[in-house]
Amino acid sequence: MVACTGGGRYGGAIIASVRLFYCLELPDPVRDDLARLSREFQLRIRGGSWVAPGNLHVTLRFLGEVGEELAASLAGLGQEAASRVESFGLFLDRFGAFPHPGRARVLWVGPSQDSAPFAILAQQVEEGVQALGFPPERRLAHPHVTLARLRIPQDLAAVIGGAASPALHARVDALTLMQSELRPKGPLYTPVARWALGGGHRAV
Ligand code: 2AM
Repeated sequence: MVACTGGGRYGGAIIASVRLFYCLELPDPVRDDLARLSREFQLRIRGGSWVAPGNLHVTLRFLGEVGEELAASLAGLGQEAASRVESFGLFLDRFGAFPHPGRARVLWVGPSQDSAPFAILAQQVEEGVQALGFPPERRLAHPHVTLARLRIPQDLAAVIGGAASPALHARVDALTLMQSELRPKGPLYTPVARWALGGGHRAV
């Protein structure tokens, strides 16, 4: 299932490994709108590393470098988690920053309201990956789309506070296991597997 791009040491043997994360992909029109909003921020914020429009997504769980021996388990886990939640909508209606706007390292857009389906999906995936031996994710999964990463933290409170609130409806109908290859010009993301929410497989 997983295309191999690298090698790593595991128990003395060389095992191929890939960098993976579970995410929610966004419909093209939503990505187009987000790219437009991102371009507006790019006029006001210097020194950001801006996410390419085609790479905009909602991370559910970052896995890091994973040996290919886990591929089948991660696929089973994805299918099981996706079957537990029906298709849902995310209303992306606020900009924000991690860790906070006054000292921003990440600029994002996300929902202001909690999303129960997102939380259930994230919980299912978290329990599943921990059962496979991944260390617990300390950060609470908070649905967001990263627009930019700032190597040097900046005070973005005024920029974020001055921006008109977004109002984008994103329909989420699948869970994706994504491969990330780090390239000099930015990561190359390739879907490894996609599972329809509510059950069933989707072609990659
Ligand atoms: P983000 O959406 O919060 O930016 C793919 O690299 C995704 O995994 C990124 O979009 C990022 O989430 C998340 N990610 C990357 N490196 C990470 C790390 N070291 N720890 C946790 N999440 C990471």
